[in-house]
This record gives sequence, C-alpha cells and structure tokens, in this order.
Amino acid sequence: MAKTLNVSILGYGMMGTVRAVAYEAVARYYPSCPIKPVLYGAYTYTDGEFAAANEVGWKASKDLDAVIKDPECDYVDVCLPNAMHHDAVMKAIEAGKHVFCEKPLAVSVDEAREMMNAVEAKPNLLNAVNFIYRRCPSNVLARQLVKANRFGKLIEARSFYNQSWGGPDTPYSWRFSKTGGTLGDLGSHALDMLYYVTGMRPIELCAMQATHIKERKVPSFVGSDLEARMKRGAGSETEDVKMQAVETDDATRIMYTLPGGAIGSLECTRNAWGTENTHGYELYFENGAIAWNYDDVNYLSIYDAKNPERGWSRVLSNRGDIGSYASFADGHMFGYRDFTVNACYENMLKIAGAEEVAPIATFRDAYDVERTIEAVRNSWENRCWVKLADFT
Ligand code: SOE
Repeated sequence: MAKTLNVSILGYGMMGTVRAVAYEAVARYYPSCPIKPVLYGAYTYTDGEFAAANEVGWKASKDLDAVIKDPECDYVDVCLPNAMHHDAVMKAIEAGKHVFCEKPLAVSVDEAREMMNAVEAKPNLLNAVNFIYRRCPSNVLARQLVKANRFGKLIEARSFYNQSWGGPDTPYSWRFSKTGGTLGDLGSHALDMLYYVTGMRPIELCAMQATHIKERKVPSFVGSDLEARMKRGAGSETEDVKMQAVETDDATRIMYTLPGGAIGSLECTRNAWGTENTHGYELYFENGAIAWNYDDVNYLSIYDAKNPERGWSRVLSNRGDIGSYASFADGHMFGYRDFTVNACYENMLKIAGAEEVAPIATFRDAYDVERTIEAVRNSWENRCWVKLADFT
C-alpha cells in the first residue's frame, strides 16, 4: 500500500480550492503513485474560508504558525496572496515541511533569493513552485521538440498572457497593490514557459508598463468572496464609495535577446477584452515553428518548413505517448484541474525519489523569474535596456 503524506493547504481561495480537489484525485488518477496525499490541515484567514474548510472536514485554523508547526503535517501548499508567501514558506522550511508554493514565489528578488537559499539548504525537502502550464502535455511536447533540435536554431520568440477581468468596474484587491501586479501574476507564467520550452532566459531586455485605471473602488467584501466577484467583474457593494490608488501595472510589454542570437517579445495584460485566459507562445526556428495557445490547450501547432506541402499541423497532445500523464483514452481532453492533479502527482513522485514526468519548477527557477521581473521594472523606471546578469 502507498505511503501517505499529510497535506496542509494555506489559503482556501480559488487556488486552495482547486488544489484540494487535485490532491484528492491523485490516488484515483494515478493508482500506482508511491505516495498518497491526504488532506489534513488548512490555514484560512477569512470567516468564509474557515467555514468552508471546516465543512469539508479539515483541521482548519486561523493560526498560521500552528498549522505549519503541527507535527502531523508533512507538506505545506502555499495558496496565499503573493505578499504572504515569504513568511509562510520560510516558516515551513524552518519546520522541515515539504513546500509547494503558488507562483510568483515572492514579491521581490531579495525575498525569492532568501527562500531559495533556505530550501536548498534542506535538500530532503520538496522545493516546488506551481508554474502550472508546465504540466500540460502540449508544452511537454514542445519542450521535447526543442530539445531534439527538430527545427534547428531558434530565431524569434513571441509570448503572451492576456486576461480581461481588470476593467474599470473591478474593485480594488491585493492584486492591484504593489505585490499583485500583472507582470508577477501573468508575465511570470510566460517567462517560465519560455524557459521551460526553450531552456533560455533573456540576456538583455527593454520593457514598458502601464496602469490604465489609476484608482479603484474599495469593496465592502474581502478574501475569497472578493476573488469570486472580481472574476465576474462585479462592482463594489459599498454605498459610500471610497477609492484606492492602484500601485501596480495593468499591462507590461517586454522585448529581449536570447542566447544564440534570437530575439523575442512578451506581453501580458488584464485589459484585453474577450481574452479570458489567452496564454501562449510562437517560436520560430530556422526550419519551422511551434505555437501553443491555452484557448486550444490540448493541441500544439507545428510548422515544418522542410515539408513540401508546408502549412500548420494541429497536433493532439493529449495522448499516452506524450509524457506519462493519466488519460482515460487518447483525446479525452485535459483542462486546468487535470494539470493541477498532474502537478500534485509529480510532487509526490519527486518526494518518493522517482522522476517526475517533466521537470517541476524549483525555487531556483522561480528566483530566475523574479530576477527577470526586477529587470523589467528597472528597465521601465529608467527607460533603458538592462542586462539580466545585473539582477541577482
Ligand atoms: C488570475 O489572473 C489567475 O488566477 C492567475 O493568478 C493564475 O496564475 C493563472 O493561472 C490564472 O489566472
């Protein structure tokens, strides 16, 4: 029988909820998984989350330290707002717990470095960050094609992560504070994906950022309730409307160079009406191209310039021969929840000393993303090109 591992989830908003469902599904999707995650504890900081976690039978508490230090807890999953990651992660490492942290790992490069050094000093602990789109077979296939040098040298790259919930009626929340901007929320995924698929990070970059909506209504509701409303773009319920200044970017654009001479661009925004979760990339090589878009998540588009017919092929990636992810039969499509099950499953594999299906993002990977974010901000503030190597 598989060994069990007690999981405590910190934060029971959107991410905490998706993750809870995923841990429960691991043993069902992957019966051969050497470790069975068992939902044990929950840290909740709002009354609504506390009641919801109690309802599903967790040991819920509003005391973060108590949840982390609980001797029965083996593994901590940090699903808190960005600004709360550092404190929770450092405490979990100190307490000797395996750590899985939602992206972005931190809100500054200094925080990320400290977290990385702390976890790397304890190599027996899982050190993983939830760059979830790595767990999608289309991207596993893209990575394999690049590694196999299928189309030769990369010459141009274009990435994007656009959403549309940031309109003027969306109330203020931590996502509009200094620690919750679009670059960290969406751009971090696109930066990690570029690295995951191509193995490259920018050498030099130049960026622009914009805050279209300078102040927002302060809502009368908080926590996960706010998150739910935010997604629907509902306005504030407060009669006496107070406004709060937005401290971060609504949109970012980056131009960059890559090792080997390729050039690239990256865009992210919350203000592209009609793009609910349009995340993707186009990679152009000497002899072909690869493109992926979350809107068509189970397919990878491939263009072989040496094929005399030319034209794009739309290749189904939800197949048993691409990564060994559970699939009930080829073509029975995967979605966001399945990717989360894959992530939780692969974390268990790693803890058991087995090889994950495709590399999990480590704290070091997330630190590199944080360095890039710092470089982007610096480039825009100073209106200049910057070298990533100068941000450590
Ligand atoms: C909101 O923008 C959000 O939930 C992000 O925080 C996630 O990282 C992304 O995967 C989906 O959208």
